[in-house]
Order: sequence, then C-alpha cells, then structure tokens
Amino acid sequence: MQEIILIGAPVDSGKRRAGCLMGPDAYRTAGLGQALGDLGYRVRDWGNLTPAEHPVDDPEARLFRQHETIGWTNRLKRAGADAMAKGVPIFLGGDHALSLGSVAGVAAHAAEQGRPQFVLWLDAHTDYHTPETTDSGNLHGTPLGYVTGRGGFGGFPKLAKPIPQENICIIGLRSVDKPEREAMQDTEIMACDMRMIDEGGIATPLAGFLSKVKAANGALHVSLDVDFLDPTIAPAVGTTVPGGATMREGHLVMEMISDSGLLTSLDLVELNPFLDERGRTAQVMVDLAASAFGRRVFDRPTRAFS
Ligand SMILES: [Mn+2]
Repeated sequence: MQEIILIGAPVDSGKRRAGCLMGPDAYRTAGLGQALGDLGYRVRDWGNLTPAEHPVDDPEARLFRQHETIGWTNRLKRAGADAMAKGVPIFLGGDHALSLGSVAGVAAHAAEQGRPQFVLWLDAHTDYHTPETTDSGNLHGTPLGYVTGRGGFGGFPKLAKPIPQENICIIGLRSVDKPEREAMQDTEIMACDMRMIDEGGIATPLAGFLSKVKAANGALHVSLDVDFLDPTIAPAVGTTVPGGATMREGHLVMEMISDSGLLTSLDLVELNPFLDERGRTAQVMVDLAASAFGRRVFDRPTRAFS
C-alpha cells in the first residue's frame, strides 16, 4: 500500500496579504487525511513545518520577506527529498512560494534516482519571475523561474539539477502581463491559457503532457493553485481572476492524473481560509486532491489517459 505524507507548509511570506498560514489546518479540518485514508492509502501527517533559521527581514526591502522565504525553501527542500524516499508527499500550503522548496526537494530526489522531473502547474499565473524581474516584490510569483534555473536567486539553495523548460506545463493561464508573456514565448514551457481550454477542451493538452511524462519514465509533481479555479467555486484566494477552470474541468484534470498513475508529489497552494466562505474552498481543494488519488463517482473501467 502506498503511503501519503501530509506536510504542513504554512508559508505566508510570498506575498503581502496574510492568511495562507491557516491553510494546512483548513485542509485537515476539511478532512483531507480521512478522504485519502478512505481510498485505501496509509496517511502520515508530519505536522506543520517552520522555516530554517534565517536573518530578520527588513520591512522596507524591495523583496517582501526574502530571508524568511529562503528559510522556508531550505526547510521544504529537505523535507521534500526526505518524503520522496518514503511515499507521495502532499505539501499543504501556504502560498505559492512554498513551491520553491517543494519542487527543489522532489527534483533533488528524482535527480538522485536518475529520473527526469516533470511539473504540471495549474495556475492563473505563470509564476516565472525572478527576484530581479518581479515588480511587486512578491516571491510567490517566482517558483518556476527558480526551478528552471533562471538567474537572480542568490541566497537560495542551489538546485541539484534545474528542471528543463520542456518538462513543464502550465494550464489555466489568464493573468499574464506583457513582460511575462514575452519571457514565456522565449521558453520551451508548454503554456495553455483559458482560451485554448475554451476552444479545444482541457483534456487534449493535458493528455499530451502526461504521455510525455510517461514516455520519459518521469516523476510528476503537480502544483495546484486555488486561483486555477474560477473564483465562483473557489473564492478563498488573494489573487482572484475571473474566468477560471470549472468544477468539472478541475476534477477531469485530477481524474486524468489519477488514471495516468504518474503522480509522485502534489502541492495545494494559495488557500487563504481568512477569505473563505464556510470552508467551501478548502472542501473543493480536498475533493480535487481525492480525485487525483483515485476517488470517482462510479467504479467503472476508465480508459487510459492517452
Ligand atoms: Mn501560483
């Protein structure tokens, strides 16, 4: 039986609006552990982590709470690599800055195993900034820049091996400014915006990406940002952008991931329970996670994802 490891990552340093530190306990309260246990997994909860020791941040600095974010990155990188040796980690965020550490950690494990690391980024934003290109100074917009090896991340832990751009797929984009769009167009990252989903459906690009992961015998990290979803079904996020994925699109993505059998690690990020309505966003995220681990409406034979 596969073991799932819940890693509480109450990271709140990646942006200015506070509240994501309440996320891990909201997922527990919404029954994440129970839901996964009901699916037949052994579930371990490592509790909530704290950042590694770090200097105090200057509140006037251009980059918001950079030292704290570096502390988190060090801590989560180690935890991620440790957890990969034992099971499938789910990082309970916390804002998206936690993925600087979670992805670095799981990628270090993959590099050790000689397996290519792939990342599926479900998000309204590209999160491809660097500390030098971010106008807001919010580091939750930088994890894909970091894990692909862009410059400007002095002070952050060194990556075992940067993730090749072509191993990354972003789905759900709808809030991308001009410099970001231009930076994206110069990369090999597969970027799928909401218009592509409207026109051709969400299954086609995802199936293409999953086939690629499978063909390469890759490890698959999925990073699910609450803002991937439409704010009418998932309001508890600081960066609401209208026009997001529907409930069915969200579940279809997770069910295809489950059918593929490729998932090796997962982030649930940007939930801000302070902005939630009676826990409904936390519940939606728990239900999506359960779909990624095999929950379905009927026990019917499903076709392979490809
Ligand atoms: Mn994000």
